[in-house]
Amino acid sequence: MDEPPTEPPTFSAESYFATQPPPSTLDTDVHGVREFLARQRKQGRKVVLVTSGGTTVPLELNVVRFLDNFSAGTRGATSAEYFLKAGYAVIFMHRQFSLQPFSRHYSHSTNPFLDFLEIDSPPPPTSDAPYPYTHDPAPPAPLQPQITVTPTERIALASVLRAYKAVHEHGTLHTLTFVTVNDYLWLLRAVSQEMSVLKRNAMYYLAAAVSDFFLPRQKMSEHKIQSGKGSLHIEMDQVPKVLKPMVAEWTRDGYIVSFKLETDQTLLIPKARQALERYGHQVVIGNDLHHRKHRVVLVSPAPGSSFAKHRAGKPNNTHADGIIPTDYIESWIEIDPSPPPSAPPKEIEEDIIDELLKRHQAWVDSGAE
Ligand code: PAZ
Repeated sequence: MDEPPTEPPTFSAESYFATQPPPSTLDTDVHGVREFLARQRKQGRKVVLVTSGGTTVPLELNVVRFLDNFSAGTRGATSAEYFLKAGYAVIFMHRQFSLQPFSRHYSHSTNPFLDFLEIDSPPPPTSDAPYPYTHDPAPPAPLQPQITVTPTERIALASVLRAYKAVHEHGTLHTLTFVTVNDYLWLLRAVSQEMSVLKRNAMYYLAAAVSDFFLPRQKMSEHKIQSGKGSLHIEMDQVPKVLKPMVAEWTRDGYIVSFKLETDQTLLIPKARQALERYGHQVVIGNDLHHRKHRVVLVSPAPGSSFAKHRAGKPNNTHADGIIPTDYIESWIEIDPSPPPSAPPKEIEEDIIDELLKRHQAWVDSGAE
């Protein structure tokens, strides 16, 4: 008799959090988020959680090697700036050392800010200067070099700097970091649960590139994996699909936007629909690797489809009810990939956020008593 096929071992979100340890900074991070949210609620601001950058999967407990997920953090950092500009408070949860709002304009690899600075040192003291040729106990004023910004860069830098300073003055940006997929999952759950007090005033914009596979702590080698035994075989487990509990349990009535990255364009729409059917959230933004900076598609349940009606009337919809979208709308957003040099610079995130602001407002309005 044939053996029944064995299911690959998979973690549910519940078993994941019961067996994988939280990052050591979690409590401090949650405390910071709670204080930030309390301030924003007093001011009546909408809050968006932006996740950004790729997660790592360590292969050893004393980690020397890890798998990484592709993402520079451009989408997240750029989007965060447009949300801030629109008056949202932003929790920016990003991979350590990936791009951040504002400083991204002067990234060390593409546009190093040191290249825009000029230095004029004052002349060294002449021989008739009193010091060090007299016994005057007072040393001279330290030589202060004058540092200036290259004239052609001043307008652009001033505009970034003004926005950066205003955000700091208003306290509307709160930054959190993750490195591993484990850090990411614990933080995502904790921050979503904290934000759920905002109900419809919360948006979740999940642009981070999160690993689909991981090595549970219990299976990790303590020390550096040794070479010399030929090829390396590692069996990884599937990362639990946390969007499901995020929609159904962690967030209350929040507006959830997830991203889907593909390299085969023809998969974008079917995969986006599949995600909406599985998880029951509001929007999937599909982007393909090579065109992601100038073309994306927003896929969502069509207004009036049975699922859309259900969501509007009943906050924590899950597919346990067996209700899935009957129809979808797909909205493409595109910008010119090679604009003439005279055209003002344009970033696709400006149009994405513009569209999401309208949709989020409609979501808030549709929940008003
Ligand atoms: O960070 P970046 O600008 O280089 O890339 C952004 C992106 C492609 C990672 C993002 O738009 C995205 O699709 N995130 C989700 C990836 C996923 O399917 O897991």
